[in-house]
Parts: sequence; structure tokens; C-alpha cells
Amino acid sequence: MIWFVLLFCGLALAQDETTGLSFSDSGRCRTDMCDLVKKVNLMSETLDVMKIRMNDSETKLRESEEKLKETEIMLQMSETKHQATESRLQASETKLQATESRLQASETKLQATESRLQASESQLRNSENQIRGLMNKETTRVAFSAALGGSGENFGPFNTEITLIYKTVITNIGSAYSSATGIFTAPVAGVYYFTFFYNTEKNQKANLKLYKNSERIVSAYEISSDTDRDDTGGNAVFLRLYQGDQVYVRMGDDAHVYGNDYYTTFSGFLVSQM
Ligand SMILES: [Ca+2]
Ligand SMILES: [Ca+2]
Repeated sequence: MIWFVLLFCGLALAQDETTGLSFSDSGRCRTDMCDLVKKVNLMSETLDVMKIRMNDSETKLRESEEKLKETEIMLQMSETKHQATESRLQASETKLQATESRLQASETKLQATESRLQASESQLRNSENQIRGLMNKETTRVAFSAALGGSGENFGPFNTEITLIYKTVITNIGSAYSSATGIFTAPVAGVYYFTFFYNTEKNQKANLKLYKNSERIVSAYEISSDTDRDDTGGNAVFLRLYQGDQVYVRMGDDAHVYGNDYYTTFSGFLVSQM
């Protein structure tokens, strides 16, 4: 109906434009119809404007939708990246835990190794001390020999038992024997070997005794006889001595020995340190 009115009015207007006459002037168009045509024209213009606006709105809507799609795609990409990052983070955390476990195991092994090392060092120090002790033992040298001395005359007898002082020192390694007292003093604990020999002229009596501290250990004896001649005798002994023990030879009160640098001697040496 509207399109019919518009067409009618359009033809009327076209006729009017052809003739150059206005409706009011010609009187062929009624006033209410013209108002209607004007309103219709106004509505048509308004409709065109609305169409344009609607087109613009549709265009903007499509643009907004496209932007929304792009935003969704970017969001999906971000989420994907986030998931990938989380996965990598979890993997890294797992590796970190594994590394920490290995580190703890290594620390445990290191502590065990340190304990073994300390034990080895302790054993090494003990071994070194033992070696040092053995080396000290090996380097301890004790040996002596001494003769009674004199110009070749009889020595004794005396009214009492005396300690023989062997004044002529032949050897005295370690200086354990004293030519001033006739006494040997053990510088270290160990096994020692001692000998003593005497010479007596003809029928004279000999009576020698080797002492360890105050204890007589071994003796050598020669009886007196008018038919006997010179004799040489002696004795020997191994002794277990502690440091400071003393060894010496004493002669009985009714005996004598021959005194010079060759016959009557006292000797000893350290066999093994203990
Ligand atoms: Ca004799
Ligand atoms: Ca004899």
C-alpha cells in the first residue's frame, strides 16, 4: 500500500516537475495527500539513513566479530603456550628433585668416604709411629768390651768381695759401660749378651760372679792347687733387661785375677730391643 502511494505521488510529482506547476497552484493535489507524501518521503529518507547506519553497524559488528575471533585465537595460543610452559616447569621440577636425590646420595657417599679416609689416616699415623719406633730400635747400638788393665801383676785377693773395674776400654758404643765404676747400665729395654773371662797364675784361686742389679746370675771358678798351672776361664749369659738395669762382675774375697790389657775382660752388647 505504501509503495503504491509512493508510486502515485512520485508520478504526480514527476508530472508537476514536468509542467513546472506546484500542487497548490494547480489544485490537483489535495493538502492531506501532500502531507502524506512528504511524511512518506521523510520516512523513506529516515529509512535510508537507518539502513546506512544498520550497514555501518553490521560492518562494525563483523569487524568486532573478527576481532573477537582473533582474540580467541590469540587466547587459545596463549593457553597452549601456558600449558606447554607448565609442562616444562613440571619436567624441570621433576629433574630438580632427581638432582637433589642424587646430590643427597653423593653427600652420603662423601661422608662415608671421609669416615674411611679418617680411619685410614689414623691407621697410617699408627703405622708411622710403629715404623718410627722400629727405626729407633734399629738405630740403637750398644756394645762394649773392656780389659782389667794393669802392668801384668796379680789383682787380689782382698778381704772382701769387690766389683771389678775394667779400666782399659776396648769398645764402648752407646757409652753404656762406665770405666769409672765397672758397671754396665742398660740404655733401653731388650735382650743383651754378656761374657767375662779371667786368667789366673799357677795355683791361685779365681771366683768371679756376674750380677744383674743385686742378683748373681752366673759364675766362673778356679780352685787353688799347688800342682796347677795358669788357667783361663769365664762364662756368658743372655739377659732380659729393662732400661736402667745394671750388670757388673764381682770377685770373691779369697780370689784374684791377672791384670793387664789382654786376659781378664768383660763384654756385652744389645741383641734385640724389646
Ligand atoms: Ca791354676
Ligand atoms: Ca786349673
